[in-house]
Amino acid sequence: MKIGIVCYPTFGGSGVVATELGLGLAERGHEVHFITYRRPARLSHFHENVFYHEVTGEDYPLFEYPPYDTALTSKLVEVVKYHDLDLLHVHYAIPHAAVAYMAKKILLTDGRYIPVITTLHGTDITLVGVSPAFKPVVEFSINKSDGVTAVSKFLRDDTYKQFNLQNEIEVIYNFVDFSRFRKTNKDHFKKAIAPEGEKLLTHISNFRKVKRVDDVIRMFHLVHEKIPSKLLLIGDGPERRKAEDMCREYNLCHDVRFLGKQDAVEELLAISDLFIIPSENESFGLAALEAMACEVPVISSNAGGLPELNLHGKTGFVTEIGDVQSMADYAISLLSNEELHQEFRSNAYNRAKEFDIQVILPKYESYYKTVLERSVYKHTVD
Ligand code: GMT
Repeated sequence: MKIGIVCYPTFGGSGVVATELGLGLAERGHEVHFITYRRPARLSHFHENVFYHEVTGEDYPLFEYPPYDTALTSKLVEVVKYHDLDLLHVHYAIPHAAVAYMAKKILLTDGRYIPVITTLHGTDITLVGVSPAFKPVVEFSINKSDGVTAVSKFLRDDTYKQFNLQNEIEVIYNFVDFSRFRKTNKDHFKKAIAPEGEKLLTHISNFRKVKRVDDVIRMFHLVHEKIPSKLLLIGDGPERRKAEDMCREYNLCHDVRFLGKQDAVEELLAISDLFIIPSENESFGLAALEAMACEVPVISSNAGGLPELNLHGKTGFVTEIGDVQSMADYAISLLSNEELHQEFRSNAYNRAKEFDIQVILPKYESYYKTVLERSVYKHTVD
């Protein structure tokens, strides 16, 4: 198949899923065309089946808001036409689903029908998508997509609740690549970070409000009082300053390390003892899955799709959003019992195996086939 993938090129979840999916599809012999405004973070090596098309707009003094949607639409029309694509797969509804619909309509005037699949990732529905600034367009363009997938049952059900939809949403979970995310021996590295054998707690996010990084600090403060431990904070974003202030206030600076954005997160996960994700909203929690693949148990909130991934009392613990005391109690119980900790480590790994890229990628391929078959029929009856 010749597949066009539209995504945000950032470090964040939807961009990572889209890029890894495209690379996986290319490995399996498909021709994959990435179309976005910057080379995606994980698209670093040449691959004979991978193409990258950069969207560039025109600067003009009249444009206070450069019209990216228009530039992207034109690029989609060009790439579909000249590379003879079979399918467009857009990640994150805003603005990609509406842009793809527009491109589809333009291509139809040329007699070409390009099926569009939209993958909903989370905030495009739960936070931004429901805002009156976007809702009518999001609802319309989801309804006009030839196929729609969501990354968890929670997100599927929430989308049905929030929007008036006519089409069915297929759940295809996030996935992890075990050739990259696995527990490797990094003892020398662990010794440098935790020289006295302290336990290592890790949090990775974009430090937006929705991630509740302040809960991570509060929880760590309670754990630190009972267990010699260190906290690694990976990522960056608007809440970082507040988190730094809290560490000073709690006198924790010596044992909390702000590492900023990191490429090789797997090396940090490989030395971690516990992963913390107390989000207010989380459609799936890709970072938690990557931790589990590295045999790291997870303490999470019960937001969104997190309980679909993190099994309470098995792969980690799940608490109410904001229940910092329970999070700390669970962490202490796990970190002070080596046997239990080992059991949770292996449960986390086994659970992550269910989301192996080798298991999930064929689900996308088979969904593509279903949508293509359906679209041939749809086109002929339109
Ligand atoms: O976590 C973020 O805020 C980034 C966001 C994105 O769209 O890039 O991630 C969302 O998509 C990921 C991949 O499907 C999911 O694993 C995350 O749970 C989801 N984030 C939220 O729902 C907050």
